[in-house]
Amino acid sequence: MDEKKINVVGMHCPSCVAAVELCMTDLDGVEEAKADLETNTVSVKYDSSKVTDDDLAGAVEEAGFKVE
Ligand code: 9UX
Repeated sequence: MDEKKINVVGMHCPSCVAAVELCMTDLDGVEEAKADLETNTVSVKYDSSKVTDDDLAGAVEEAGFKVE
């Protein structure tokens, strides 16, 4: 299992946090996603044979946030 921290721009409330986490865990191959409002990051545990970095970034952008 791989682990990665992504910087996410545009999270302003707990619903944003939930939305970011959900868009990650919706991907097949993502085991866990924990977003943090203080640090503007999401920590993702995933299987890199199933999910690419582009997939992760794309899901965040599709949810309406920006990846930095
Ligand atoms: Mo909260 Mo986030 O009211 O786009 S859901 S700011």
